[in-house]
Amino acid sequence: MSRKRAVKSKTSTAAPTAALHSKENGNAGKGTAGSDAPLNGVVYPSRPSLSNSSEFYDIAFKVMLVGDSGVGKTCLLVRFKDGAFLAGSFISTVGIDFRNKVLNIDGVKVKLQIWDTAGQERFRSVTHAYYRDAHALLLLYDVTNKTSFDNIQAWLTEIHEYAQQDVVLMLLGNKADATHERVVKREEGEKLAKEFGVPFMETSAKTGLNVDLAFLAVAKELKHRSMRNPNEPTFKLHDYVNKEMKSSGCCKS
Ligand SMILES: Nc1nc2c(ncn2[C@@H]2O[C@H](COP(=O)(O)OP(=O)(O)OP(=O)(O)O)[C@@H](O)[C@H]2O)c(=O)[nH]1
Ligand SMILES: [Mg+2]
Repeated sequence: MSRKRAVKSKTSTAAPTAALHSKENGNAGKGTAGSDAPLNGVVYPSRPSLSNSSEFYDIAFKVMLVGDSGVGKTCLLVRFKDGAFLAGSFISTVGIDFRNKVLNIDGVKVKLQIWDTAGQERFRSVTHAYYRDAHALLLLYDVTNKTSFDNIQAWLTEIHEYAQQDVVLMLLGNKADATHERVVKREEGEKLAKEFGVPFMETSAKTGLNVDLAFLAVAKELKHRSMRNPNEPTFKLHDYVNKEMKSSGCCKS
């Protein structure tokens, strides 16, 4: 398998459909977001990136963060990418933004291109255009905001309408650190996730709780799906998440 170069941490705001292509593939103005993704859901970039980054990867996937405004999507991405927490005043995302991170999964370099969407209603039509090419979705609610939890069902309806049928989906209850402000119990999140058959964990962009685990679990699932090796046992995302939660002694689902 040939090694490809990854674009390193490019950020762009305001729904950069064409910009995304021009940065990622040197292919501006293609029309829809990520329309170069083959049907099997794996992106094998056809040429070296325009970036002068030296990060190489074998396979790439698109992961999308969705959920109400203010649940912590941008903070979760910044925590994962940079290991930092964006404290202070809340700056709502405009349109859509993305960052890349390459993970080493069992010796395979997996690039995640992570799309951070705007949770505000007025940007919903922009977000819809990106669902189709997402290989995985992290759906967030805020454990201190009951409305964001109640809206999960509506988000799931939207996901079923716009995303690929076999998209990898995970539910995350963010801001688990905010003990005093919590209004949604972990058990409620677990129950909802069970109802819809999706893996679940609580996270905190502030402390970093389960942030790496959430992205790693998704990357593992995508890698296993795309490189099925008959000699390897089947990877089960649910089981992996539950096992990891148990072994960390935290937040069993
Ligand atoms: N305590 C705590 N606060 C958080 C956490 N994650 C995010 N926040 C705070 O929540 C607010 C919103 O975070 P963002 O990441 O900007 O929210 P968002 O989901 O990207 O919002 P939109 O871009 O409008 O969709 C900010 O003030 C963050 O500091 C967390 O894990 N714990
Ligand atoms: Mg944001």
